[in-house]
Amino acid sequence: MKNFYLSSSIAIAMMLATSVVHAEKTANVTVSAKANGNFSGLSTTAIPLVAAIEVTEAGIINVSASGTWNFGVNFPSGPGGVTWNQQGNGISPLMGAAGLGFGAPGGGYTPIGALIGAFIPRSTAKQPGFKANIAYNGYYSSNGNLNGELAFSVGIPAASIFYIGAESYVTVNGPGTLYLGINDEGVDDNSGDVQVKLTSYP
Ligand SMILES: [Ca+2]
Repeated sequence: MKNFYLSSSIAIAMMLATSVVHAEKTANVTVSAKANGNFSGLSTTAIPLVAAIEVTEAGIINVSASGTWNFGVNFPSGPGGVTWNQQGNGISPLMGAAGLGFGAPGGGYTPIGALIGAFIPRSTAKQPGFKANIAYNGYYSSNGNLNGELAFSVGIPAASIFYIGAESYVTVNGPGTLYLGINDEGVDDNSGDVQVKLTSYP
């Protein structure tokens, strides 16, 4: 037991020493229900994913979200999203990440209205022309049409999107930016926003 406590003391001392050199970082952002990063060719009012926090090294980012937004008229949800088994008119960001195409079996869109994220390495996020929209190599249109502007931009790969919900701890392996948005394939009928607090721990 003595060794155990000694080891614990050393571990804590090392953690304290590390925290002196590598500071925590916090950020508060508002994420609009229109921010689906154009992961659907069907929304004319879609906006890019929101740059929530930039980190300079590997670590963990705690994401804590609250509030209510609407993923359609009279369809409210919290950042955790809701179960949705109806077939929509496009491909939601989480569908694209899962490799699901248009007409996927019921439930493919769920959880609809959820807070989603993508961690983009600094080497990509800092490239000239980068936009926090879906990159060319992903699904974003039910009919296969490509938006010319998006098709030639440096963007967010479909496979990099993941579920965040109301609370998540995101492990990152290097410098980059965490982007946030909503899991919805059509945002023209969306409204409101959610509030998100982020804390990065190196
Ligand atoms: Ca919608």
